[in-house]
Amino acid sequence: MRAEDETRLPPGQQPIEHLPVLHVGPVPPFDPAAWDLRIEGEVRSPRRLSYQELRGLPAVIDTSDFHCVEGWSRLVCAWEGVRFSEICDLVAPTEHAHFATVGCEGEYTTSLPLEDLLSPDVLLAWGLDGRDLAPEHGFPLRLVVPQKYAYKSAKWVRWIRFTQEQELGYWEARGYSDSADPWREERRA
Ligand SMILES: Nc1nc2c(c(=O)[nH]1)N[C@H]1C(S)=C(S)[C@@H](COP(=O)(O)O)O[C@H]1N2
Ligand SMILES: [Mo]
Repeated sequence: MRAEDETRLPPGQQPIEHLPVLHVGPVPPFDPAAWDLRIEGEVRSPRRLSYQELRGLPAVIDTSDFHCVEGWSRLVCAWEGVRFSEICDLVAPTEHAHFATVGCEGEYTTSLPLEDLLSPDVLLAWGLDGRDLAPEHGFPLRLVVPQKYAYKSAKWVRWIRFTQEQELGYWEARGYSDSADPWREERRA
């Protein structure tokens, strides 16, 4: 392991070169004409974005590390997409909005405090390392939350619901930590 990699690795993590493919259920098909992203809940201006509208939002590239709770880390991922904060600005959350639940094709969900989601390294991403995401890595849209274990980085996102209380996500309801901080090894609840 390179010395500079060691300092970026949270406790109990091993670096791997290629991003593994890890998810429950099938890789969903993608039809750009039918696809939409719904943003709803505790917001003043709920929005439904078409795929074209999504890709018209201001894009950024942010490089970060990706830590799976099972013990692997893929360092230096150059994600491309729109910042979560940009989406937040579009819908104007009410004063009751403190969390957001992110919902995927199929039954996968996860949720996070808005405070964490507003971090500038949190993206709704469509690209990785200079190309479009592969379907198995979440194309056309995945959440990326580098400061949390990767089960918070939901693939195939279709809706975002702003909420007053935190809702339990798929793995969080199955015993995984809701705070999921890799630096504190918050793996199980
Ligand atoms: N929709 C969905 N997103 C998901 C998952 C899943 O099962 N379904 N698994 C999570 C877990 S546990 C990990 S480690 C990462 C893996 O991302 P990758 O397959 O792109 O490496 O996706 C996360 N996002
Ligand atoms: Mo994971």
